[in-house]
Amino acid sequence: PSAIYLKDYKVPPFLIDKTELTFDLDEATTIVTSRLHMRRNPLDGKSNAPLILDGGEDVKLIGVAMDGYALPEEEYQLVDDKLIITATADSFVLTCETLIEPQNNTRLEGLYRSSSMFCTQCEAEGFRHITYYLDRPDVMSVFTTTIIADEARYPVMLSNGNEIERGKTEEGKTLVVWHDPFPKPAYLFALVAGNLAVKNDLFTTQSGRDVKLQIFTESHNIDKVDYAMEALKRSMRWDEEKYGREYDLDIFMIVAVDDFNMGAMENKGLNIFNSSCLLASPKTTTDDAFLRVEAVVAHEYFHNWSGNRVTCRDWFQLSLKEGFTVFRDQSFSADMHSATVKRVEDVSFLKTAQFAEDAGPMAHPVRPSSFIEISNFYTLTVYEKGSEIVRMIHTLLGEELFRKGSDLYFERHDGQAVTCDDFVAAMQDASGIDLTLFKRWYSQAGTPIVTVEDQYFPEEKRYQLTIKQETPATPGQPTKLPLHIPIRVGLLTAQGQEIAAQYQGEVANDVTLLLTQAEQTFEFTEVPSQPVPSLLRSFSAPVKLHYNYTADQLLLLMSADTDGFNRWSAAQQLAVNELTQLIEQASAGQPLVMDSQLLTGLTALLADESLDPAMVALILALPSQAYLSELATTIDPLAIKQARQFLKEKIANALTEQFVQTYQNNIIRSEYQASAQHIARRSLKNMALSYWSETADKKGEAAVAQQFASADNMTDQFAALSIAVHSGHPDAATMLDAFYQQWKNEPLVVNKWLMLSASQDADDALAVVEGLMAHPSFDLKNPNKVRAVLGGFGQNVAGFHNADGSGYRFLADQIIVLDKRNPQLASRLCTPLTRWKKLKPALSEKMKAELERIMAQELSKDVYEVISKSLV
Ligand code: DPP
Ligand code: ZN
Repeated sequence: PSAIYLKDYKVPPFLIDKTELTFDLDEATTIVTSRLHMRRNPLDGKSNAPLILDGGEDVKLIGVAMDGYALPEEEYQLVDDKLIITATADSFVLTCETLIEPQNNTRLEGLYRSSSMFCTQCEAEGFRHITYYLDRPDVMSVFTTTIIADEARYPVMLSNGNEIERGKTEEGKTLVVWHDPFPKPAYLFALVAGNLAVKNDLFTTQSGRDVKLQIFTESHNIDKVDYAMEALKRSMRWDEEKYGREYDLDIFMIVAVDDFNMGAMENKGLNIFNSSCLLASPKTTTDDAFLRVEAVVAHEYFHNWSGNRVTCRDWFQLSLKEGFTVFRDQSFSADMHSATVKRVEDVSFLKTAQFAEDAGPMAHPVRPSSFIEISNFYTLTVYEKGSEIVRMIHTLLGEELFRKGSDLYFERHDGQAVTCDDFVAAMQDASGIDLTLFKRWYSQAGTPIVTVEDQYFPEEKRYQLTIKQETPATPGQPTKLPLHIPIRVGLLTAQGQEIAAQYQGEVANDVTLLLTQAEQTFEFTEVPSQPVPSLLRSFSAPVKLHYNYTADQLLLLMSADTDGFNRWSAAQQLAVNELTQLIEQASAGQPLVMDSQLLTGLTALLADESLDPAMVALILALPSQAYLSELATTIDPLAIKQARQFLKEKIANALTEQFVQTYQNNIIRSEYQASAQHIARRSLKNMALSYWSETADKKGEAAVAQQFASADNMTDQFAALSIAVHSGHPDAATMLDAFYQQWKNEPLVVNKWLMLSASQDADDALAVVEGLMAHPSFDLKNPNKVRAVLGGFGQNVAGFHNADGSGYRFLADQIIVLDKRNPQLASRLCTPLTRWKKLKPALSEKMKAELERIMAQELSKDVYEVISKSLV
């Protein structure tokens, strides 16, 4: 397999003004007829370029005709899944008949079967598995889709846009015609057919138009869509208010399917969701999952403008729509709940997973310059770091100018397929703020390291911050240039008062310093005493910040900073400092000792009743195994686990009383609500319970068992179960069993059970996981289940990182098997193996050997790209 490059981009030689599709649906063999109204692209300027259409190895060509003339075999060629026609007119209608086999489609790209229904997934390059086409986002076409099926089995037949016709064929099948007036690339095409239940609703737009809203599921799930429907209406209203974006069609549909590679897909007017991102009910869904449903519903809805009305010119520009849309959904969730809590969660995720990606063999810029398989670039870098870039633009411009910029972007590019540069240009033109240097964020990979040193001059009351930036080399980018980094800063007195200093002649208790060079000094005046700097407030840039804080300074920030995010950040830093020492001790085989100052901070924290319980819970959560692994130079997984456990027990034993109190104070006696306030209290209560269960106090154990048995909602029940499993509760095995028995008819809950079971500490962890894969509830066809078991096993520190390499071998075996069925899924599962270079030598060798074993197989492009790059 070979790479393709951004620098080779050329406009398409042909355009498709209209696309007319007919699907004669059948499980075994579906016949697709396409009529493409094509013409040469005037921008291409050539008059003799051949027509080259993309196809797939699973698409069988039955016949092709041009302007009604059936082409004989010598007038076209099929080469490497492409259909090539050398001689064409300047404009013509191309008719193509293809045969596909939905029920044999295990890749879950193109048209496939999930449970009893037909559905599609076309992003990024799935449409070519349906029919021959110019399958690239800069070819936008008006689609009309005819679906023919047996109405008894497929009463619901959906595609993009509006239903314009319904009738019978001569054979008595039902025929439904859909028309989407908005030109779109093929990746936004969708089709669904099934025996589905529907929930109807209505939304009146700001201009007074009524939009019909419909959510479709299999009938046994239709009682779990109310939350998604409300979230959809909140999203529609928010986009009108915040961005002035109104919905454009008369109908908006969402369908839930069980077998789906991604979370969800923003097809025009017909979003298709992984059921795990749509269905929600208190009894079966945790608070986290409720929030995720809301965020994904919003994300896909927001794509209607940031993605569909304005789309990407080519797939290198993926972050144009994804980074911006993640920023939009994060802002929405922040507005719906607590902005600080949301920020902490997002940043914590970024620093754990995206920073690790940036430090590994798959590191790439937010706008990659090359790829082998685009599916591999639906990454945390493109999504999460992409969102941070948009957030920095928002910080640099401010709310008002940012809105002017987004208005200009939508107005200028409505109906077009554009680039990240076009987005930045709109922001720059609307604001008058020069973003030339800032654009480097899109092309330069890696996480910048920002090092801060300070100096205070008491006589002159001057305070200086000297800030350096440096970005480590990444694959293919050995040298790095300085970036434009906004660093929000506040200054505190030693007593924790905010200092109103002067910066560049203005009062500044919260300023944004603009770092544009490798090293710069910033000066504050009228600073009455040596300050404690609060740096990178709200995480104003996606960088690693180094400043030599003392433990006392961190304790001060943790208790007194006016920036809620930095209070959390200070607590994390303090915990990281202590854990780093403990990890070293554990790694050297020494007894663990720690005189914890974090404990002092947590004592104060638990006593402060003015705080948001959700923030207290976040601060109490120790840095995760994954985050500590990202920070480590050499990863010793068991030492990290041991250190975390040690610190957790130490805190638990020192503060038992407080945890018991906190637990009891946060029990909610009224009915379950997925509201910010209730979610916050449950999170703190369950965090307290997890500490309580680590103490010698037997009552903690009893409280866990009691909560498990009596909880009236999944958040509390599953929290109790997880605590039991991970704290070695004597009844853990019985509880796991009971949980399965209780929920075995709810697949999404069973997935949680699979994941937790796979992650449990056990001497025979591998046998447990093998048992789960042979369990009746398991299904290799279903990506959610595969991810539950293998993802859960990845978190099983002792099992996965077994010194004999058996954990790595097992994962490699699964990847090899899955690659034949579903390359996208297989490729995702490779991620833990890409970290091999950072592991301690004994483990590193074992992991590398498995990568080499995978590499020796015949591989999909997807897995080939990840494994070959990892072995470089
Ligand atoms: N469905 C994926 C998303 O919305 C890809 N567009 O991010
Ligand atoms: Zn998206």
